Amino acid sequence: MSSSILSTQARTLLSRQRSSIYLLPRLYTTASPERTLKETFANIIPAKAEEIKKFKKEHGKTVIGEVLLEQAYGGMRGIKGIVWEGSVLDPEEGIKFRGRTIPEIQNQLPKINDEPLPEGLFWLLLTGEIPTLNQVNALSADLASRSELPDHVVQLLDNLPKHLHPMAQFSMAVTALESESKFAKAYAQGVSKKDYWSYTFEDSLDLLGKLPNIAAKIYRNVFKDGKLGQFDAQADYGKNLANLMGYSNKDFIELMRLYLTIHSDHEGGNVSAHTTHLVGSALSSPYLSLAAGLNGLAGPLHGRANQEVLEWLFKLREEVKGDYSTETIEKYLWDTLNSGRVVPGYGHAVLRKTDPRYMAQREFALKHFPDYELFTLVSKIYEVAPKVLTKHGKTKNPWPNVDSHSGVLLQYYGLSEASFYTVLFGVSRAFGVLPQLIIDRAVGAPIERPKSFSTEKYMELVKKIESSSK
Ligand code: HAX
Repeated sequence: MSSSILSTQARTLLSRQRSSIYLLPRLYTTASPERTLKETFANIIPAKAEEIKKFKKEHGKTVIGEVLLEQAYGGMRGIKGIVWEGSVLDPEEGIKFRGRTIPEIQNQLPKINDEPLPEGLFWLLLTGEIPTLNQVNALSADLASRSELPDHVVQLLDNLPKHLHPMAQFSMAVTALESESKFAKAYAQGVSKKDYWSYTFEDSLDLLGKLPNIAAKIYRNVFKDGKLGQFDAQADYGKNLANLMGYSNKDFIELMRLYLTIHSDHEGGNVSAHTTHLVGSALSSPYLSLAAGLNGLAGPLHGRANQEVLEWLFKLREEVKGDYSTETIEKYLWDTLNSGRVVPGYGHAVLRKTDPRYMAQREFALKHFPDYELFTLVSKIYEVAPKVLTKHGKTKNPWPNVDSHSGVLLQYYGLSEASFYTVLFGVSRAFGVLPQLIIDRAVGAPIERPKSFSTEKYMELVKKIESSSK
């Protein structure tokens, strides 16, 4: 809702709400159309920093949760300890970007055709405001103007062996871009803390701008002839990414826009987001922070699950030889579980229902290729797997996650090289984690340093607590 169309009464109420810390649910506004993204953020940040300062001062001692010993040993599941402004993940409702569900994002963010532009999501995650199409177009052009890779990064990629996993290549290229860091240079020259965010912002946009060239270079080097497709400085991000990789189909370009939007952010506790945030908290540059996050995304229990799903599906297809009956698929699922492996693309640390990102991709498939054989197979597994996983009785969430569907969409358009899929996820993840890095610098977030204990020390602690409560 634009603030200009609010009544005086509503505006007074809004300004009262803004002066209180109990702001939720927020009344998000559309962006002021004459401002750039950097100006919009600069305008918002003093009030945001003040709001956080006041909140901490007045409520800093409020107990917001308890920690059980089993959580310390259980991957810290559910422990509240990270601040993440862009999105919140509800176990039942799924992800909300600045309070908006995926269907709402699809509806509200600026578009060229049907799918939202990821540049618009970046704007929303950073500022909480929906930009106009003109603002998004200007941001697309800004990112395009920053797209060129330094020679040493091109040479590095050209010299890497083809058998090196694309995610390892990706993280190395992003690390090597450290040579370009404006933040690192400014820090070395003794820039004031209050200006950290501005250099982090510039690095983040430079980095985002360069990712399509890096991803496409890896794709073309490893799987094709090494030559990049056409880059158009007037085109949007999704279109350039697709074209650089050598794909010009208009529906594939739409898929890239959707893919980049929905894979971006999934609150702060997942491995890639948390790692980027953690490394960034030491004031490492956005390049080093994102590279660290990408290394986490490359794990098979996280982003690489999209590759695992495809390999698992292909083995299934080979084994069942066209028989997609419930019984055959059930048997294949049990064989996977009984051999001590996980069913890739199923389960989640937070979600307790079908991932809305799975549903958004399913909708895309239903619209563009409802009869595609692999989509039929994925849909059949969706009918069978939750029942098998529930009967198996281990996973807390028997429903599919984002990675269960993404590869099949790419396969349809001919992008069949599954080991590349996590790179696309990584490009998208940058849209989610870089806004938080900029916010962290703007509000002066401290270096992260939680407490660890040895088992011996935990035993002592537990003994003390248990005996004092008797
Ligand atoms: N198949 C078989 N077993 C599963 C399972 C699955 N899909 N999901 C969970 N389990 C098992 C766990 O391995 C665990 O077993 P142990 O007790 O033997 O260790 C048990 O069920 C309880 O796990 P949980 O509490 O339900 O799940 P976690 O929070 O520990 O793990 C994972 C969440 C996503 C890692 C898990 O569900 C999994 O391994 N799924 C398959 C891999 C996958 O799809 N990963 C992508 C997740 C989404 C994402 O991050 N994308 O990037």
